Amino acid sequence: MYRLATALALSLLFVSSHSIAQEQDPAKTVTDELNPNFKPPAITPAAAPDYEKHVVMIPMRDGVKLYTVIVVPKDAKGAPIVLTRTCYNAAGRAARSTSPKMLEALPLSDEDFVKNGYIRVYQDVRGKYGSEGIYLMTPPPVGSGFNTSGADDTTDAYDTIDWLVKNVPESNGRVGMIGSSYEGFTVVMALLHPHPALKVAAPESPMVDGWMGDDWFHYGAFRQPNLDYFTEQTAKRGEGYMVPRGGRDEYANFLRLGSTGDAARAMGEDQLPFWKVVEAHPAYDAFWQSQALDHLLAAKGLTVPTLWEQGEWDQEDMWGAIHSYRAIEATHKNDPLNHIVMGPWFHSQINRSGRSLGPFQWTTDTAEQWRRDYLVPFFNTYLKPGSPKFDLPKALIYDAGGENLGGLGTDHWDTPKVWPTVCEKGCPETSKPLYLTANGTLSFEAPTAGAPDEYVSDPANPVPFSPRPYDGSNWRTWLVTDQHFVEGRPDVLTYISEPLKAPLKLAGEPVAHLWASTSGTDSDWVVKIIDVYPDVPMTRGAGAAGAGDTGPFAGVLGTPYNMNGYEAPIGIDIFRGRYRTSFEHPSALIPNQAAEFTFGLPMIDRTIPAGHRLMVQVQSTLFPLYDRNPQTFVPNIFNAKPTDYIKATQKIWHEPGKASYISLPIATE
Ligand code: PG9
Repeated sequence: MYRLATALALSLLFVSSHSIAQEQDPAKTVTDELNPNFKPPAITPAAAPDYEKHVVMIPMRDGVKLYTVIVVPKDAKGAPIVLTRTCYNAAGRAARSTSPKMLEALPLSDEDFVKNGYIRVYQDVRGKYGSEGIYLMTPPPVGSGFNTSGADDTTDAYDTIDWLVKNVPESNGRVGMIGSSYEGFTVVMALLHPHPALKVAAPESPMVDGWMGDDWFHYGAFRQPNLDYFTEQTAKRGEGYMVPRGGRDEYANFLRLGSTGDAARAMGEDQLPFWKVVEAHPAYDAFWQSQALDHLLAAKGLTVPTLWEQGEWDQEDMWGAIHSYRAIEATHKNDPLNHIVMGPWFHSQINRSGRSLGPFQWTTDTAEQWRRDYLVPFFNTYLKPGSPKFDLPKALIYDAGGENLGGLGTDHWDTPKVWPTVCEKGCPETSKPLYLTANGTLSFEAPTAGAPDEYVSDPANPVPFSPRPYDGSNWRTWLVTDQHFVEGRPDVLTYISEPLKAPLKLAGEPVAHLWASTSGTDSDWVVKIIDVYPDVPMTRGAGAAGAGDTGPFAGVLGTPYNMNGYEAPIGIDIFRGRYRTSFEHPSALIPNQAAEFTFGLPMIDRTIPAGHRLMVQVQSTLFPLYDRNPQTFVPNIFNAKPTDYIKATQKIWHEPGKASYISLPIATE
C-alpha cells in the first residue's frame, strides 16, 4: 500500500514538473493573459436610464460651493424635491448601484419617493468630500458664539433650497428634507430658519444634544467609540482612518490605554481640533448649551410640518428626536406641525429592513411600513398639491411587547393623542414608583426598613456593556442583548419582581431615583430596566414552548432565538455623579453620604405579558462604551491619572426617606 502511494506521488510529480518545463520553454513566446483592451460586448442592448443625474456646485452666500447630486426622473414636470445634506459622501449616498432604473440606483430608503415621482437631491456639507469650505463637526449655530465662520447648516440649507427651486426646471418649487443622525442634524438646523420653499421635514434619529444623550456623552459620561468617529470624520476631507488600538477585544484595549485622554493621545488625536474641543468641554457649559437644538427650536417654534423619528433601541442618538418633540410640545402645546414616530429600531434602521432587531422578530417589516404608509403620504400632502390629505397621527409608537418568538408577537403601532402618555409630571397619566427593596426584590410597596445593598466598584475591573470579547460586531444590537452575561458579578446589583399576574402596559418615560452613596468623591450610576421572559421547562428540539435552536445557529437563517428566561433590556442609561446638582458646574460627592440621583431613562412603549418579570440592575461602569469614572473627583476626567482610579464601596439605599425607585410609566388602558 505504502509503495503504491509513493509510486503514484512520484509519477504525479514527474508529470507536473514535466509540464512546468514545457511552459517555461524560453523558445516559446509567452502571451500576457491580461488584455487591457477587452471590450465587453453588448449581449442585450443597454436599457436607457429612466432618470438623469446632474452634479452641480451650488454657491452659498459666502461664495463657498457645495457638491450636489440631483437625480431627476425622466420626463419629470412639476415634481417635488427631497433633499438630504450629508457628511458621508453625497456621490456614494446617491448611488446604491449603477442601474439604469432610478428605483435601484438610489438607496432602498428612497424607494417610495421614487415610486411617487420625486426629484432626489444629496449634497455634501461644507468641507467634506466634494464640497468646498472648511469643515466643522456638527457646527454650532452661527449665533451661538462658538461658530465665527459666518455659515452653518441653517444658512447652507437655506441657500441650497433657494438655488434648487430657481434652477431645477422640473421642480414644482416645493422641497422636503430628510436624513438620519448627522444627516438628521442638518434637517434640524434647516428648521431654525427655514427657507419658505421647505414645506415638510423628517429628522430621523437626529443628533440634537451631544452632551445630554446623543452621540458624544450621556449625562456627562463620555462614549469612547467616538474616538474612532473623530479620526474617521476629521482626519481627511474624504473618509478618514480607524486607528487600531490593539487586539480584538476593545475592553482590553481601552483598559490598557488608561483614561480617554491617554487613549486619544495614543491614537494621535491631539492632531485633531475637534477632539481638543471636546476635551476642553467635559461639562455642560455654554458650548453645549448654546447648540442644544431641542431648546433652540422650541424657543423659535416650528413653522414646517415635522415628523421626528426615534428608534426605541437607538445605540447612538437616543435623545434628539424625542426631546425635540417634547420641548416643542412644552412651548407650543398640541402643535399640529409636530409629530413623532418611535419604532422598534436600532440607529437608522428606519432606512433599512425593520423586520427584526436582535432576537426580536416583528410581524411585518416595520421600517418599510413606516416609509410607505406614513412618511411618503405625509410628504405628499405638503409637496404634491392635489394629493389626498393624509392625517398623520400626532404620535405613532410601536408597542414592542408580546412574546416575539418567530414573529408570533403581539406587536403593533399605538397612536396616543399625547406622548409620552405617562410620566412623572404633566402627562395625561402619572407614573408609579417601583421600589428597589431588600433581598434583591422589586415592589410597588414602599420599603419600611432595611440596610442598604452594597458592592465594590473597581475601575480596574469595570462591568462590560456587552459580552467579551467586544469587537464592535454587535454594536447595533447591544441594547437588546440578554443580560445573563453579567449575572454573578459582585459589582452588579440585581432586583427582580414576582412573575406578573396580568399584562403590564408601559407607555412613557421611566425615571430612575437612586438613593446612593460612594466611598469615593465621584461615581457613575448605571440603571437598566429589563423584561425577563419566563424560563419555561423545555426539551431541546421537542417543540416545547419557546424552544428554539440554542446552538451556534440561534437566530441565524431564520431560526428563532431561544427566549427562555431571556433578560431583554428595555431601557439602559448612565449618569455621571459629579453632575448631581448642576450639569454645568460639577462638584465632588461627599464620601459615604447618601444622596438622590435622578435621571430619565429612554422612553418605553411595551406590553409586558403576564408571566414575565421585571428586573432592575444597578452598577457603576458600562465599559468600554463609557469612559471610567476614576471615583476620585478630578477637574477633568478625560485626563485622570492612573493614581486617581480607586476602588469604591457603593451603597444603594432602600429605607423610608431614602427609598430608591424607578418611576414606571404604567398606563391604565
Ligand atoms: N451617530 C452618528 C453621528 C451623528 C452626529 C455626530 C456624530 C456621529 C451618525 O450616524 O451619523
